[in-house]
Amino acid sequence: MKKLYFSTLFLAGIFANAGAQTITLNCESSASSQSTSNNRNYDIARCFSFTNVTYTSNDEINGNYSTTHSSVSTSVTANCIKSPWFKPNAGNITLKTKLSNDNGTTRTLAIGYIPYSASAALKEGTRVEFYTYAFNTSNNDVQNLTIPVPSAIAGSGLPYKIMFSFLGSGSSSKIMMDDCVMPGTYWADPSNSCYPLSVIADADSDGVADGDDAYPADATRAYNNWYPAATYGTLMFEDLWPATGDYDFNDLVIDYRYNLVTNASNKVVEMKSKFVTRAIGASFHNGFAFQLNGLVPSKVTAVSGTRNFGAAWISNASNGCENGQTYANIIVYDDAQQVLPSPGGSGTNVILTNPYVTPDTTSVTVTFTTTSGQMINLGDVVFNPYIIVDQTRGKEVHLPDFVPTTKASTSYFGVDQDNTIPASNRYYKTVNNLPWALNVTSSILYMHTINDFVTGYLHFAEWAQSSGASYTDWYSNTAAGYRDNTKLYIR
Ligand SMILES: [Ca+2]
Ligand SMILES: [Ca+2]
Ligand SMILES: [Ca+2]
Ligand SMILES: [Ca+2]
Repeated sequence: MKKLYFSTLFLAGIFANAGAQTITLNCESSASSQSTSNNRNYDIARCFSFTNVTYTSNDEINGNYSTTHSSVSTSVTANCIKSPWFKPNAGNITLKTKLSNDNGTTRTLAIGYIPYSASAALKEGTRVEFYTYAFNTSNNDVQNLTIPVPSAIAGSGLPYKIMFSFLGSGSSSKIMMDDCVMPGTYWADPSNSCYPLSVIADADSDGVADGDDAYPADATRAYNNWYPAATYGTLMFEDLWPATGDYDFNDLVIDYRYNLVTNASNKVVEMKSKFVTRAIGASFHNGFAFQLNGLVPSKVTAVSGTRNFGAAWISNASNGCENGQTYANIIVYDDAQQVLPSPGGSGTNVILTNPYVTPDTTSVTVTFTTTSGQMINLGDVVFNPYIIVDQTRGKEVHLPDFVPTTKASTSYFGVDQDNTIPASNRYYKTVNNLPWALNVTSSILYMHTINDFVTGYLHFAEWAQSSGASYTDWYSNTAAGYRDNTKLYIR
Protein backbone atom coordinates (compact mmCIF):
# COMPACT_ATOMS: atom_id res chain seq x y z
CA MET A 1 0.00 0.00 0.00
CA LYS A 2 2.72 2.39 0.99
CA LYS A 3 4.79 1.56 -2.05
CA LEU A 4 1.86 2.25 -4.36
CA TYR A 5 1.33 5.61 -2.68
CA PHE A 6 4.92 6.67 -3.36
CA SER A 7 4.91 5.56 -6.97
CA THR A 8 1.67 7.47 -7.61
CA LEU A 9 3.16 10.63 -6.17
CA PHE A 10 6.32 10.15 -8.18
CA LEU A 11 4.40 9.83 -11.43
CA ALA A 12 2.22 12.80 -10.62
CA GLY A 13 5.34 14.88 -10.03
CA ILE A 14 6.85 13.93 -13.37
CA PHE A 15 3.75 14.76 -15.34
CA ALA A 16 3.20 18.03 -13.49
CA ASN A 17 6.70 19.20 -14.39
CA ALA A 18 6.53 17.92 -17.94
CA GLY A 19 3.40 19.96 -18.57
CA ALA A 20 4.46 23.10 -16.75
CA GLN A 21 4.30 26.16 -18.98
CA THR A 22 3.72 29.77 -18.05
CA ILE A 23 2.84 33.09 -19.61
CA THR A 24 4.88 35.89 -18.02
CA LEU A 25 4.94 39.68 -18.04
CA ASN A 26 7.90 41.27 -16.27
CA CYS A 27 8.29 44.33 -18.51
CA GLU A 28 11.91 43.43 -19.21
CA SER A 29 13.24 42.54 -22.64
CA SER A 30 16.45 40.78 -23.72
CA ALA A 31 16.80 43.16 -26.68
CA SER A 32 19.91 45.34 -26.73
CA SER A 33 18.01 48.61 -26.90
CA GLN A 34 15.78 48.64 -23.89
CA SER A 35 13.44 51.46 -22.95
CA THR A 36 9.91 51.83 -21.62
CA SER A 37 8.49 51.92 -25.15
CA ASN A 38 10.81 49.28 -26.65
CA ASN A 39 10.07 46.86 -23.84
CA ARG A 40 6.34 47.40 -24.13
CA ASN A 41 6.56 46.83 -27.91
CA TYR A 42 8.38 43.60 -27.20
CA ASP A 43 5.41 42.43 -25.12
CA ILE A 44 2.91 43.73 -27.69
CA ALA A 45 4.71 41.53 -30.22
CA ARG A 46 4.04 38.62 -27.85
CA CYS A 47 0.32 39.53 -28.09
CA PHE A 48 -0.13 41.35 -24.82
CA SER A 49 -2.33 44.42 -25.32
CA PHE A 50 -2.37 47.64 -23.33
CA THR A 51 -5.04 50.30 -22.94
CA ASN A 52 -3.65 53.51 -21.38
CA VAL A 53 -0.99 51.34 -19.73
CA THR A 54 2.66 52.23 -20.20
CA TYR A 55 5.99 51.03 -18.82
CA THR A 56 7.99 53.04 -16.36
CA SER A 57 11.47 52.85 -14.91
CA ASN A 58 10.46 55.24 -12.16
CA ASP A 59 10.08 53.50 -8.80
CA GLU A 60 9.83 50.16 -10.60
CA ILE A 61 8.85 47.03 -8.68
CA ASN A 62 11.43 44.54 -9.98
CA GLY A 63 14.09 44.67 -12.68
CA ASN A 64 14.31 47.95 -14.60
CA TYR A 65 10.68 48.40 -15.67
CA SER A 66 7.11 47.96 -14.37
CA THR A 67 3.67 48.91 -15.69
CA THR A 68 1.81 52.07 -14.79
CA HIS A 69 -1.18 53.82 -16.31
CA SER A 70 -2.71 57.19 -17.13
CA SER A 71 -5.47 59.07 -15.32
CA VAL A 72 -7.46 57.32 -12.60
CA SER A 73 -10.80 55.76 -13.57
CA THR A 74 -13.48 53.42 -12.21
CA SER A 75 -14.02 51.80 -15.63
CA VAL A 76 -12.55 48.32 -16.11
CA THR A 77 -11.76 49.15 -19.73
CA ALA A 78 -10.10 52.55 -19.08
CA ASN A 79 -6.69 51.31 -17.85
CA CYS A 80 -6.09 47.66 -18.53
CA ILE A 81 -3.78 44.92 -19.78
CA LYS A 82 -4.95 41.85 -21.68
CA SER A 83 -2.80 38.75 -21.82
CA PRO A 84 -2.27 36.82 -25.05
CA TRP A 85 -4.67 33.94 -25.71
CA PHE A 86 -3.56 30.93 -23.71
CA LYS A 87 -5.06 27.71 -22.42
CA PRO A 88 -5.00 28.12 -18.64
CA ASN A 89 -3.95 25.28 -16.39
CA ALA A 90 -4.95 24.76 -12.79
CA GLY A 91 -2.70 26.63 -10.39
CA ASN A 92 -2.09 30.21 -9.33
CA ILE A 93 -1.60 33.47 -11.11
CA THR A 94 1.10 35.37 -9.21
CA LEU A 95 2.05 39.04 -9.55
CA LYS A 96 3.59 41.95 -7.76
CA THR A 97 1.73 45.23 -7.46
CA LYS A 98 1.99 48.53 -5.61
CA LEU A 99 0.70 52.07 -5.65
CA SER A 100 2.97 54.76 -7.04
CA ASN A 101 2.10 57.02 -4.10
CA ASP A 102 0.25 56.70 -0.83
CA ASN A 103 -2.78 58.72 -1.80
CA GLY A 104 -6.22 58.29 -3.39
CA THR A 105 -9.71 57.44 -2.15
CA THR A 106 -9.97 53.93 -3.63
CA ARG A 107 -7.59 51.75 -5.68
CA THR A 108 -8.53 48.30 -6.90
CA LEU A 109 -6.90 45.71 -9.14
CA ALA A 110 -9.71 43.76 -10.86
CA ILE A 111 -8.95 40.56 -12.81
CA GLY A 112 -11.27 38.85 -15.27
CA TYR A 113 -11.06 36.20 -17.97
CA ILE A 114 -12.22 36.62 -21.55
CA PRO A 115 -13.53 33.49 -23.31
CA TYR A 116 -13.15 32.80 -27.00
CA SER A 117 -16.17 33.70 -29.10
CA ALA A 118 -16.08 32.92 -32.80
CA SER A 119 -18.62 35.59 -33.69
CA ALA A 120 -17.28 38.43 -31.51
CA ALA A 121 -14.93 41.25 -32.48
CA LEU A 122 -11.32 40.13 -31.95
CA LYS A 123 -12.90 36.75 -30.99
CA GLU A 124 -13.27 38.12 -27.46
CA GLY A 125 -16.36 37.02 -25.56
CA THR A 126 -17.75 38.73 -22.48
CA ARG A 127 -15.30 39.38 -19.64
CA VAL A 128 -15.95 37.45 -16.42
CA GLU A 129 -14.45 39.04 -13.31
CA PHE A 130 -13.09 36.52 -10.82
CA TYR A 131 -10.84 38.50 -8.48
CA THR A 132 -10.43 41.98 -6.99
CA TYR A 133 -7.76 43.37 -4.71
CA ALA A 134 -8.57 46.61 -2.83
CA PHE A 135 -5.44 48.54 -1.88
CA ASN A 136 -4.87 50.29 1.40
CA THR A 137 -4.33 53.71 -0.20
CA SER A 138 -2.07 54.91 2.60
CA ASN A 139 0.40 52.08 1.92
CA ASN A 140 2.53 51.95 -1.23
CA ASP A 141 4.57 48.88 -0.36
CA VAL A 142 4.86 46.04 -2.91
CA GLN A 143 2.08 43.45 -2.54
CA ASN A 144 2.65 39.84 -3.66
CA LEU A 145 -0.67 38.43 -4.85
CA THR A 146 -1.48 34.77 -5.42
CA ILE A 147 -4.75 34.22 -7.31
CA PRO A 148 -6.13 30.76 -8.11
CA VAL A 149 -7.01 30.16 -11.74
CA PRO A 150 -10.83 29.80 -11.76
CA SER A 151 -11.94 26.18 -12.06
CA ALA A 152 -14.26 27.23 -14.89
CA ILE A 153 -11.29 27.82 -17.18
CA ALA A 154 -8.47 25.70 -15.70
CA GLY A 155 -7.75 22.72 -17.94
CA SER A 156 -10.80 23.35 -20.11
CA GLY A 157 -8.71 23.03 -23.26
CA LEU A 158 -10.12 26.30 -24.55
CA PRO A 159 -8.18 29.54 -24.99
CA TYR A 160 -8.75 32.55 -22.74
CA LYS A 161 -7.27 35.96 -22.14
CA ILE A 162 -6.71 37.33 -18.64
CA MET A 163 -7.59 41.00 -18.26
CA PHE A 164 -6.06 43.19 -15.53
CA SER A 165 -7.96 46.44 -14.82
CA PHE A 166 -6.56 49.27 -12.69
CA LEU A 167 -9.43 51.10 -10.96
CA GLY A 168 -9.54 54.06 -8.65
CA SER A 169 -11.07 57.32 -7.55
CA GLY A 170 -9.61 60.43 -5.98
CA SER A 171 -6.08 61.88 -6.30
CA SER A 172 -3.40 60.68 -8.74
CA SER A 173 -1.65 57.56 -7.43
CA LYS A 174 -1.25 54.83 -10.07
CA ILE A 175 -1.43 51.05 -9.68
CA MET A 176 1.84 49.48 -10.85
CA MET A 177 2.27 45.81 -11.75
CA ASP A 178 5.22 43.50 -12.46
CA ASP A 179 6.36 39.90 -12.54
CA CYS A 180 3.00 38.46 -13.50
CA VAL A 181 3.08 34.68 -14.09
CA MET A 182 0.09 32.69 -15.39
CA PRO A 183 0.03 28.87 -15.71
CA GLY A 184 -1.03 27.61 -19.12
CA THR A 185 -0.10 27.04 -22.73
CA TYR A 186 0.51 29.99 -25.02
CA TRP A 187 -2.14 29.89 -27.74
CA ALA A 188 -1.84 33.16 -29.65
CA ASP A 189 -0.65 33.63 -33.20
CA PRO A 190 1.46 36.81 -33.57
CA SER A 191 1.53 36.27 -37.35
CA ASN A 192 -2.28 36.37 -37.52
CA SER A 193 -3.32 39.53 -35.66
CA CYS A 194 -2.76 37.72 -32.35
CA TYR A 195 -5.89 35.63 -32.84
CA PRO A 196 -5.94 32.26 -31.12
CA LEU A 197 -4.10 29.40 -32.82
CA SER A 198 -6.58 26.79 -33.98
CA VAL A 199 -9.66 26.68 -31.86
CA ILE A 200 -12.50 24.37 -32.49
CA ALA A 201 -13.95 26.37 -35.34
CA ASP A 202 -17.69 26.85 -34.99
CA ALA A 203 -18.68 29.42 -37.56
CA ASP A 204 -22.35 29.58 -36.59
CA SER A 205 -21.62 29.39 -32.83
CA ASP A 206 -24.22 26.70 -32.25
CA GLY A 207 -21.78 24.72 -30.12
CA VAL A 208 -21.14 22.09 -32.81
CA ALA A 209 -17.67 22.25 -34.38
CA ASP A 210 -17.63 23.01 -38.09
CA GLY A 211 -16.18 19.56 -38.78
CA ASP A 212 -19.12 17.87 -37.06
CA ASP A 213 -21.76 20.35 -38.21
CA ALA A 214 -23.66 19.33 -41.33
CA TYR A 215 -24.92 22.95 -41.45
CA PRO A 216 -21.85 24.98 -40.36
CA ALA A 217 -23.44 28.30 -41.38
CA ASP A 218 -26.85 27.62 -39.85
CA ALA A 219 -27.17 27.80 -36.07
CA THR A 220 -30.64 26.22 -36.15
CA ARG A 221 -29.41 22.99 -37.76
CA ALA A 222 -26.51 20.67 -36.96
CA TYR A 223 -27.04 17.01 -37.86
CA ASN A 224 -28.59 14.77 -40.51
CA ASN A 225 -30.32 11.57 -39.45
CA TRP A 226 -31.24 9.48 -42.47
CA TYR A 227 -33.89 6.74 -42.60
CA PRO A 228 -33.09 4.29 -43.95
CA ALA A 229 -29.56 5.11 -42.88
CA ALA A 230 -27.62 4.00 -45.95
CA THR A 231 -29.93 4.04 -48.94
CA TYR A 232 -33.51 4.27 -50.16
CA GLY A 233 -36.08 1.84 -48.84
CA THR A 234 -39.09 0.47 -50.71
CA LEU A 235 -42.75 0.70 -49.75
CA MET A 236 -45.16 -1.61 -51.58
CA PHE A 237 -48.94 -1.68 -51.30
CA GLU A 238 -51.70 -4.09 -52.22
CA ASP A 239 -54.90 -2.10 -52.81
CA LEU A 240 -57.55 -4.85 -52.84
CA TRP A 241 -57.63 -4.85 -49.02
CA PRO A 242 -59.51 -6.16 -47.11
CA ALA A 243 -59.23 -8.94 -49.73
CA THR A 244 -55.80 -10.30 -50.56
CA GLY A 245 -56.77 -10.18 -54.23
CA ASP A 246 -53.99 -10.93 -56.68
CA TYR A 247 -51.38 -10.21 -53.97
CA ASP A 248 -48.88 -8.85 -56.46
CA PHE A 249 -47.85 -5.95 -54.15
CA ASN A 250 -47.20 -3.61 -57.07
CA ASP A 251 -50.35 -1.49 -56.88
CA LEU A 252 -48.14 1.31 -55.62
CA VAL A 253 -44.37 0.98 -55.34
CA ILE A 254 -42.53 3.88 -53.76
CA ASP A 255 -38.89 4.21 -52.83
CA TYR A 256 -38.43 6.55 -49.91
CA ARG A 257 -35.82 8.12 -47.71
CA TYR A 258 -36.15 10.88 -45.18
CA ASN A 259 -33.76 13.01 -43.19
CA LEU A 260 -34.58 14.19 -39.71
CA VAL A 261 -32.52 17.35 -39.35
CA THR A 262 -31.63 18.03 -35.72
CA ASN A 263 -30.15 21.07 -34.04
CA ALA A 264 -27.20 21.20 -31.65
CA SER A 265 -29.46 19.91 -28.85
CA ASN A 266 -30.52 16.97 -31.04
CA LYS A 267 -34.07 18.23 -31.32
CA VAL A 268 -35.74 17.58 -34.67
CA VAL A 269 -36.34 20.82 -36.57
CA GLU A 270 -37.19 19.41 -40.00
CA MET A 271 -38.12 16.22 -41.84
CA LYS A 272 -36.94 16.29 -45.45
CA SER A 273 -38.31 13.32 -47.36
CA LYS A 274 -38.12 12.01 -50.91
CA PHE A 275 -40.76 9.67 -52.31
CA VAL A 276 -39.84 8.05 -55.62
CA THR A 277 -42.96 6.66 -57.23
CA ARG A 278 -41.70 3.72 -59.30
CA ALA A 279 -44.71 1.72 -60.37
CA ILE A 280 -48.50 1.58 -60.35
CA GLY A 281 -50.09 -1.79 -60.99
CA ALA A 282 -53.56 -0.54 -60.19
CA SER A 283 -56.70 0.65 -61.85
CA PHE A 284 -57.63 2.46 -58.64
CA HIS A 285 -56.72 6.10 -58.12
CA ASN A 286 -54.82 5.71 -54.85
CA GLY A 287 -53.48 8.50 -52.67
CA PHE A 288 -50.34 8.30 -50.55
CA ALA A 289 -49.89 9.81 -47.10
CA PHE A 290 -48.10 9.34 -43.81
CA GLN A 291 -48.92 9.90 -40.19
CA LEU A 292 -46.35 10.82 -37.56
CA ASN A 293 -47.67 8.63 -34.78
CA GLY A 294 -48.08 10.35 -31.45
CA LEU A 295 -47.11 13.78 -32.76
CA VAL A 296 -49.88 16.35 -32.36
CA PRO A 297 -50.43 18.50 -35.49
CA SER A 298 -49.61 21.69 -33.57
CA LYS A 299 -45.95 20.63 -33.42
CA VAL A 300 -45.77 21.04 -37.20
CA THR A 301 -45.23 24.60 -38.36
CA ALA A 302 -45.22 24.05 -42.13
CA VAL A 303 -45.38 21.42 -44.88
CA SER A 304 -44.11 21.97 -48.40
CA GLY A 305 -43.82 19.89 -51.55
CA THR A 306 -47.06 17.89 -51.33
CA ARG A 307 -49.13 17.53 -54.50
CA ASN A 308 -52.85 18.08 -54.63
CA PHE A 309 -54.62 17.19 -57.87
CA GLY A 310 -57.98 18.37 -56.60
CA ALA A 311 -59.36 15.53 -54.53
CA ALA A 312 -62.47 16.73 -52.73
CA TRP A 313 -61.54 14.78 -49.58
CA ILE A 314 -58.37 16.80 -48.91
CA SER A 315 -58.78 19.34 -46.13
CA ASN A 316 -55.55 20.72 -44.75
CA ALA A 317 -54.92 23.21 -41.95
CA SER A 318 -52.72 26.26 -42.53
CA ASN A 319 -49.69 24.32 -41.23
CA GLY A 320 -50.16 21.72 -44.00
CA CYS A 321 -51.45 18.91 -41.77
CA GLU A 322 -54.76 17.27 -42.53
CA ASN A 323 -57.67 18.66 -40.54
CA GLY A 324 -59.58 16.46 -38.15
CA GLN A 325 -56.68 14.23 -37.17
CA THR A 326 -55.41 13.42 -33.69
CA TYR A 327 -51.82 13.14 -34.95
CA ALA A 328 -49.98 14.93 -37.75
CA ASN A 329 -50.97 13.53 -41.15
CA ILE A 330 -49.37 14.69 -44.37
CA ILE A 331 -51.05 13.85 -47.68
CA VAL A 332 -48.06 13.44 -50.01
CA TYR A 333 -50.36 13.19 -53.04
CA ASP A 334 -53.99 12.44 -53.61
CA ASP A 335 -53.68 10.40 -56.83
CA ALA A 336 -50.66 8.32 -57.82
CA GLN A 337 -51.94 8.04 -61.40
CA GLN A 338 -51.51 11.80 -61.81
CA VAL A 339 -47.98 11.60 -60.40
CA LEU A 340 -46.82 8.77 -62.68
CA PRO A 341 -49.27 8.63 -65.59
CA SER A 342 -49.60 5.43 -67.55
CA PRO A 343 -47.91 5.48 -70.99
CA GLY A 344 -50.84 3.45 -72.32
CA GLY A 345 -52.11 0.00 -71.62
CA SER A 346 -52.60 -0.96 -68.00
CA GLY A 347 -50.68 0.71 -65.16
CA THR A 348 -47.19 2.19 -65.15
CA ASN A 349 -43.92 0.23 -65.10
CA VAL A 350 -45.52 -3.12 -64.36
CA ILE A 351 -45.84 -4.68 -67.83
CA LEU A 352 -42.48 -5.48 -69.36
CA THR A 353 -43.63 -4.89 -72.93
CA ASN A 354 -45.04 -1.41 -72.24
CA PRO A 355 -42.89 1.75 -72.38
CA TYR A 356 -40.90 2.57 -69.27
CA VAL A 357 -41.72 5.80 -67.41
CA THR A 358 -38.99 7.51 -65.42
CA PRO A 359 -39.96 7.37 -61.74
CA ASP A 360 -41.24 10.59 -60.19
CA THR A 361 -39.60 12.10 -57.12
CA THR A 362 -41.83 14.07 -54.77
CA SER A 363 -39.88 15.96 -52.10
CA VAL A 364 -41.78 16.88 -48.97
CA THR A 365 -40.42 19.00 -46.13
CA VAL A 366 -42.12 19.09 -42.75
CA THR A 367 -40.93 21.81 -40.39
CA PHE A 368 -41.36 21.40 -36.65
CA THR A 369 -41.82 23.82 -33.79
CA THR A 370 -38.76 25.43 -32.24
CA THR A 371 -40.66 26.68 -29.22
CA SER A 372 -38.70 25.97 -26.06
CA GLY A 373 -40.12 22.99 -24.21
CA GLN A 374 -42.17 21.97 -27.26
CA MET A 375 -39.38 20.66 -29.46
CA ILE A 376 -39.38 17.02 -30.42
CA ASN A 377 -36.84 14.25 -30.00
CA LEU A 378 -35.69 11.87 -32.73
CA GLY A 379 -37.62 9.02 -31.13
CA ASP A 380 -40.81 11.07 -31.32
CA VAL A 381 -40.95 10.73 -35.10
CA VAL A 382 -42.67 7.44 -35.95
CA PHE A 383 -43.23 7.19 -39.71
CA ASN A 384 -46.54 5.52 -40.57
CA PRO A 385 -47.03 5.55 -44.36
CA TYR A 386 -50.29 4.42 -45.96
CA ILE A 387 -52.39 4.57 -49.09
CA ILE A 388 -55.89 5.94 -49.41
CA VAL A 389 -57.65 3.49 -51.72
CA ASP A 390 -59.36 4.84 -54.82
CA GLN A 391 -60.33 8.26 -53.40
CA THR A 392 -62.23 6.75 -50.45
CA ARG A 393 -60.73 8.73 -47.56
CA GLY A 394 -61.65 6.20 -44.91
CA LYS A 395 -60.14 3.26 -46.78
CA GLU A 396 -56.53 3.25 -45.57
CA VAL A 397 -53.97 0.49 -46.03
CA HIS A 398 -51.07 0.61 -43.57
CA LEU A 399 -48.03 -1.49 -42.82
CA PRO A 400 -48.77 -4.50 -40.60
CA ASP A 401 -49.59 -3.50 -37.03
CA PHE A 402 -49.38 0.21 -37.80
CA VAL A 403 -52.39 2.07 -36.48
CA PRO A 404 -55.02 3.59 -38.76
CA THR A 405 -55.57 7.35 -38.56
CA THR A 406 -58.53 9.11 -36.99
CA LYS A 407 -60.10 9.27 -40.46
CA ALA A 408 -59.90 5.54 -41.20
CA SER A 409 -63.19 3.71 -41.37
CA THR A 410 -63.31 0.67 -39.12
CA SER A 411 -66.01 -0.90 -41.28
CA TYR A 412 -63.41 -2.82 -43.32
CA PHE A 413 -61.77 -4.48 -40.32
CA GLY A 414 -62.40 -8.21 -40.20
CA VAL A 415 -63.90 -8.25 -43.69
CA ASP A 416 -62.68 -10.76 -46.29
CA GLN A 417 -59.14 -11.86 -45.40
CA ASP A 418 -58.46 -8.95 -43.05
CA ASN A 419 -57.88 -10.04 -39.46
CA THR A 420 -57.45 -6.63 -37.82
CA ILE A 421 -58.26 -6.77 -34.09
CA PRO A 422 -57.80 -3.26 -32.62
CA ALA A 423 -58.23 -4.50 -29.05
CA SER A 424 -55.13 -6.68 -29.57
CA ASN A 425 -53.23 -3.94 -31.43
CA ARG A 426 -53.35 -6.18 -34.46
CA TYR A 427 -53.79 -4.32 -37.74
CA TYR A 428 -53.72 -5.01 -41.49
CA LYS A 429 -52.78 -8.69 -41.37
CA THR A 430 -54.47 -11.89 -42.46
CA VAL A 431 -55.06 -14.63 -39.94
CA ASN A 432 -51.72 -16.03 -41.24
CA ASN A 433 -49.94 -12.70 -40.66
CA LEU A 434 -49.69 -11.80 -44.33
CA PRO A 435 -49.65 -8.01 -44.76
CA TRP A 436 -51.07 -5.62 -47.38
CA ALA A 437 -48.12 -3.27 -47.21
CA LEU A 438 -44.37 -3.81 -47.05
CA ASN A 439 -41.47 -1.68 -45.93
CA VAL A 440 -38.00 -2.89 -46.88
CA THR A 441 -35.03 -0.76 -45.81
CA SER A 442 -33.31 -1.13 -49.16
CA SER A 443 -34.59 -0.65 -52.69
CA ILE A 444 -35.88 -3.94 -54.03
CA LEU A 445 -37.51 -5.31 -57.16
CA TYR A 446 -41.27 -5.76 -57.45
CA MET A 447 -43.55 -8.09 -59.42
CA HIS A 448 -44.47 -7.52 -63.03
CA THR A 449 -48.08 -7.87 -64.16
CA ILE A 450 -50.17 -9.73 -61.63
CA ASN A 451 -47.63 -12.26 -60.41
CA ASP A 452 -48.35 -13.30 -56.83
CA PHE A 453 -45.61 -11.86 -54.63
CA VAL A 454 -44.80 -15.24 -53.09
CA THR A 455 -43.95 -16.65 -56.54
CA GLY A 456 -41.20 -14.02 -57.00
CA TYR A 457 -39.83 -13.90 -53.46
CA LEU A 458 -39.81 -17.53 -52.57
CA HIS A 459 -39.20 -17.16 -48.81
CA PHE A 460 -41.50 -14.20 -48.28
CA ALA A 461 -44.44 -16.31 -47.04
CA GLU A 462 -42.26 -18.05 -44.47
CA TRP A 463 -40.93 -14.68 -43.29
CA ALA A 464 -44.39 -13.12 -42.97
CA GLN A 465 -46.06 -16.11 -41.39
CA SER A 466 -43.28 -16.31 -38.79
CA SER A 467 -43.92 -12.61 -38.00
CA GLY A 468 -40.45 -11.80 -39.23
CA ALA A 469 -38.52 -14.49 -37.34
CA SER A 470 -37.52 -16.61 -40.35
CA TYR A 471 -35.78 -15.53 -43.55
CA THR A 472 -35.16 -11.92 -42.52
CA ASP A 473 -33.24 -11.61 -45.80
CA TRP A 474 -36.17 -12.89 -47.89
CA TYR A 475 -35.75 -10.04 -50.42
CA SER A 476 -32.08 -10.73 -51.03
CA ASN A 477 -30.67 -12.71 -53.91
CA THR A 478 -27.69 -14.11 -52.08
CA ALA A 479 -28.57 -17.76 -52.44
CA ALA A 480 -30.34 -19.94 -54.94
CA GLY A 481 -33.97 -20.46 -54.16
CA TYR A 482 -34.67 -16.95 -52.87
CA ARG A 483 -36.02 -15.36 -56.05
CA ASP A 484 -37.67 -16.26 -59.30
CA ASN A 485 -36.43 -13.46 -61.52
CA THR A 486 -38.94 -14.31 -64.24
CA LYS A 487 -41.69 -12.99 -61.94
CA LEU A 488 -39.90 -9.70 -61.16
CA TYR A 489 -40.02 -6.46 -63.15
CA ILE A 490 -36.49 -6.52 -64.60
CA ARG A 491 -36.04 -4.66 -67.88
CA1 LIG B 1 10.11 44.36 -14.15
CA1 LIG C 1 -21.56 24.99 -35.71
CA1 LIG D 1 -25.04 24.50 -37.46
CA1 LIG E 1 -52.71 -5.92 -56.63
